[in-house]
Amino acid sequence: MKEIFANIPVIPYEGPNSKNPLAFHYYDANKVIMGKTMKEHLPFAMAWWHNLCATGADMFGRGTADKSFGASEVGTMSHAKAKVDAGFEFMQKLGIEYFCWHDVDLVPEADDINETNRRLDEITDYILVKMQETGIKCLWGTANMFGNPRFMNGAGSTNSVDVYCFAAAQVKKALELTVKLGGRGYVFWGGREGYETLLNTDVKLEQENIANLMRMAVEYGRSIGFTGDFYIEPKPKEPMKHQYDFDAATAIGFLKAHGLEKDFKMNIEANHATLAGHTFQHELRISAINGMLGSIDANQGDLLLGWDTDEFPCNVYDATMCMYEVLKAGGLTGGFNFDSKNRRPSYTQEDMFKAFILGMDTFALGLIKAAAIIEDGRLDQFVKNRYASYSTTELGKKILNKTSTLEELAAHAEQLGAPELPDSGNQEGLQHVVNDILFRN
Ligand code: XLS
Ligand code: CA
Ligand code: CA
Repeated sequence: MKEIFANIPVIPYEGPNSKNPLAFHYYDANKVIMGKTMKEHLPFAMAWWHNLCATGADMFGRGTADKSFGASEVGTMSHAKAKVDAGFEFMQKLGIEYFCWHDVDLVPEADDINETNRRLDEITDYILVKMQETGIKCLWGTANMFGNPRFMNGAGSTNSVDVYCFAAAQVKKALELTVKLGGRGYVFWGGREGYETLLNTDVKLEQENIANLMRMAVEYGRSIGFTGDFYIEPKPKEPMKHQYDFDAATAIGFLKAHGLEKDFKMNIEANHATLAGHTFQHELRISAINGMLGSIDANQGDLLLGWDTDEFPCNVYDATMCMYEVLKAGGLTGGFNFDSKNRRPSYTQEDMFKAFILGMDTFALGLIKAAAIIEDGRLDQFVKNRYASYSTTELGKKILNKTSTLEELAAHAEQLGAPELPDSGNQEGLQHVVNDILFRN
């Protein structure tokens, strides 16, 4: 088969002293850190939509990048196959083991869902052969229920029963394809599951219908052999003004309210965390302490902009704190999907590779530094000592065991008259420790 990225070699690991832009400087797939290889810690995935479909078009101008990959006409089944060829060559050259997709990333959507589904069967047969040849796997699949005008009022939250049924049909098919491709997860991102104004919105009905669609998806998925996790991917806004899955805490509360928490986990996206006014680390911690840290969409936003820029991650500090949370949680059941796109002026094939090298090296460095923070132990020891009064006093133990009464706590307070001030939080001291570990040679 003709090489599509003919000028790009297989990307080697050359180490931190390399100045080769087409080499990894930190991502050394087989290097062992805390008992596992980097490859095992970091199951990286390629997002079909950004890498193989997005051309850099925005609301002010058309695309700059050519993503035809040699097909004579874009938006055809032969273009869809060219994207498969390009995607697998791309992943092989970078050593990426997983990919993620929406149904309509894989094939051009037809006017009739029966024809779209036929096209999906055809392309996934073709993808399966490539998967068998290369060992590359599917991380997760999803249905795009936000792009087509029919979803203007949402999918699970739509006001129209016919549109709701169409969404159900898309979820059903996308689940079947996820099972066919052996996907580890299935994502619900509720892009249009929200509202523009409460003046025309029945919030209670919409939320119950979303939960019901999820319940049916779980029942059907389990009935056809899907054993992986379902994920909610929280995002507070864009495209809707208010989205119901605002952040991890909101999504987890929603799942618990509707009895869905056993089948679902979170897919946390860095850029969505910052749009919600949180750090990436906050969203990961909230998911982890609820046993729901499933997968990660690895990207970053621009904090000077209020929208979802989906940039390739380059911030090592954030990647370190992310990997600190992931290591503490014992790893992910999912992986690290680069839901990231090249900037519009970075339109060449070489730019596509450089972007992934940047992202993979950033997370590799984050992993190395997070492991160093944990091995150093000062942060963990500080946190342990900070709460020691709960584990070393009788009343503290009773509070932790939830056996205390208000009367006995009040009696203790009254005997003291007033408590001493708690010890210093030492924030600056701990930030100094983190900087020492990040920047020492
Ligand atoms: C958009 C979302 C989307 C999901 C999958 O903001 O990040 O790409 O990951 O539908
Ligand atoms: Ca995003
Ligand atoms: Ca995403």
